[in-house]
Amino acid sequence: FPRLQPVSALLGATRSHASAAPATSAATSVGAPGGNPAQLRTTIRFKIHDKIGALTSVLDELHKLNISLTRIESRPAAPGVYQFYLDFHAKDEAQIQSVCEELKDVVQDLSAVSSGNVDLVAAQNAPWFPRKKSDMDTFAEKVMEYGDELDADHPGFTDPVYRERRAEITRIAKTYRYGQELPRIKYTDKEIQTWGIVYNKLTKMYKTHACREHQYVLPLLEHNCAYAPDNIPQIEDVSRFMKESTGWTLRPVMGLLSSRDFLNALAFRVFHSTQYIRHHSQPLYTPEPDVCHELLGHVPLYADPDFADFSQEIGLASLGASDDDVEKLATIYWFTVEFGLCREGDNIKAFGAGLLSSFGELEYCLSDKPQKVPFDPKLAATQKYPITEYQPLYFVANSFKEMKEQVRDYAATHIHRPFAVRYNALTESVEVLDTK
Ligand code: HBI
Ligand code: NLE
Ligand code: FE
Repeated sequence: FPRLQPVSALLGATRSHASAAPATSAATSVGAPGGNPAQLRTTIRFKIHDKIGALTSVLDELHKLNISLTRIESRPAAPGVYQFYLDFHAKDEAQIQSVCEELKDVVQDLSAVSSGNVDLVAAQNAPWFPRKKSDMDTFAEKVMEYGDELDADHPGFTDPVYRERRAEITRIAKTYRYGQELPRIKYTDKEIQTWGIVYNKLTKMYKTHACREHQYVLPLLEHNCAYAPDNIPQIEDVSRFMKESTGWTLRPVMGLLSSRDFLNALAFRVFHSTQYIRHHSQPLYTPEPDVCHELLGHVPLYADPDFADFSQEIGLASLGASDDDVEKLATIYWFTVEFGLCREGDNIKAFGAGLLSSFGELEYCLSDKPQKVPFDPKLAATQKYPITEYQPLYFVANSFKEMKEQVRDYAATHIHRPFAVRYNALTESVEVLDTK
């Protein structure tokens, strides 16, 4: 099955062949062997600058060409600029050429992509990535460190009761499969006591240290998901709340996933959440994720629409990316989602989950001890950082909206893949598009 040409090639072909070859003869040269050459699934992408009637002129051209659209999608690309995706079944390649010819003066950055049938990724040897939500079931057993096997320097290492409890909770996560209700854990009094210490300390500090988005959502979680000093919320309830606010959901996980698996899940608006709690001897800082970190640090931000988009953007960029690019995206994730600071007027506040779940580091990060520099994805991507102590350097973002655009630009210019991806929220699956 021939891959669709980029628009420039199509236009070139139009210029050299259009007069010689009547449109109908082009149809004989396309289509899978034995397939129906009259059904070329086509997507055209373009940008338009905000102007009343701009889309109408595009649609008028398509109407004149007798084209029936099967889908139309848009999203803001930059202030005043919108990215569009239009799907239709082209009669033949010549019809796609005519569309591009007619639209090239009406829109910007026009390209025609994909024709549906080709497994571009397999063809181009990209690393495997999930295409649909249930594909993430394969991550369940691939946990890297910690998990139920604690490292020797972990405070719970010499506590057999803690170790057995961790093993029990991670076993439950291991058998979870897509579509099931998220497992409910009956937490012990000791666990709830640890949660209570963390909860009370942190909620006091949020008023002065947390970004406004976090402060806005926490009371909603108290109201809707039973966040309270004497109750550890259940991820099933929290996940439902997230789904209703931004379409994000949680999945239980045994411990740390590889950066690739963890980031790939973000493309589907899925966040992997641990369910065990830190050891009671050190409630105020732990280097690994635990239920305090997930529920108090991460969850509130995923109810914010701009943050939700930003985080998915990192996920989409990671699908099928090279190991080197995944490493860079993981580092950007580290300096934003985990340890990001943001500007609020004349103040700086914390939005990184690693800060919002650690009483110790939350205090430290806004003091004058660490270094703070403006967020720049290109710099953040290669910045070195420690993982078991407070960060010596933080990046400060201007807003989630701007951060999202910065990362989208970064991905477009620095992540090299011979294909593009698009998330289809209706089917909860990723579509692979040919771009180059
Ligand atoms: N796995 N379960 C889990 N939780 C995380 O927060 C996490 C992870 N794996 C990698 C990771 N975070 C980050 O350090 C980045 O590499 C993405
Ligand atoms: N240091 C954080 C805390 O104590 O909650 C956890 C960070 C996980 C990356
Ligand atoms: Fe985290």
